[in-house]
Amino acid sequence: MKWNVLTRADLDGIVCAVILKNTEDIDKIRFVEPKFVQDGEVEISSNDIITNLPYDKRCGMWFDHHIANVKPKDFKGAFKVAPSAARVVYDYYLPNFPALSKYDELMRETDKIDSAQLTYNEVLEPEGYLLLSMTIDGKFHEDEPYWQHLVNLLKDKSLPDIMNDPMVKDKVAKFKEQDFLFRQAVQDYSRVEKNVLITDLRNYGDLPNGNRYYVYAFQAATNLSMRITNDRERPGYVSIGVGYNIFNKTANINIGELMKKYGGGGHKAVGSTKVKAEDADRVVKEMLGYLTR
Ligand SMILES: [Mn+2]
Repeated sequence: MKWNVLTRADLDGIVCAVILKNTEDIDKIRFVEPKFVQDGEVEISSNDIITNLPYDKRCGMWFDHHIANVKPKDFKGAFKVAPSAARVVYDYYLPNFPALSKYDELMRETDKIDSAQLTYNEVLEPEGYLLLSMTIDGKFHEDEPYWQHLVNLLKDKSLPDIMNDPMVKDKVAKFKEQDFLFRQAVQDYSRVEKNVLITDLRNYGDLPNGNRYYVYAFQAATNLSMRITNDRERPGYVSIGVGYNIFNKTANINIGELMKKYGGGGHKAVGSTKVKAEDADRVVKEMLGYLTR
């Protein structure tokens, strides 16, 4: 049977596709944002394997690790609370495909990055797989050929070879330029409300793609951070992301569940949603009511 993969444009989503290309007969790989799957706006058929995204009953198989995603009673594939969705796919196939163990390092790195098990220095000076993961910015659809290219690179090449690939080198150079501007924007557009660092970039204009962990290194005294940006994929919408500070994990609230109240989702420690621009101030205020307790 020929399958298509429907996945998320991040390192975890790409590595899911890498594993599946070793274990199933894969035709196409499509990249989509979770919110579009959640809202039933994506065409999905029984030939689709959905990974690292919400479940849709039309699909043939589903693999995920997001605690807030609704689990059907009966489905083909696997769900568990794991550091990455790629780990869920890997564990599912490993008994029948022992050769997958050649991806041991890639799996460890994907787990580490997707669950943000990072040190202060790694965040300030990202290298290797972490740096590579930062070149994958799911917001720019013109980047799709790059994501497809990365699936093939990660499937067949070693990390040094991947980092030497001309397209990767170009993306890394662009990321570093943008990240410099992004760090500046975080410094200029952030404020602290009790235990929450709020970075409100709605008035920034065209937001550069930057290191999303930088906020935690910038303000390590707060245990939560909220990022508010205009949504590029949906004009008129604002995206709100909240996460535990990876260097100060003293928060104790289920962010994924909180986001669900507002039409979004995520994990216990990180989640996001998109709301109409005119509702954003009210939603932010309500969320802060839960977050600053
Ligand atoms: Mn994931």
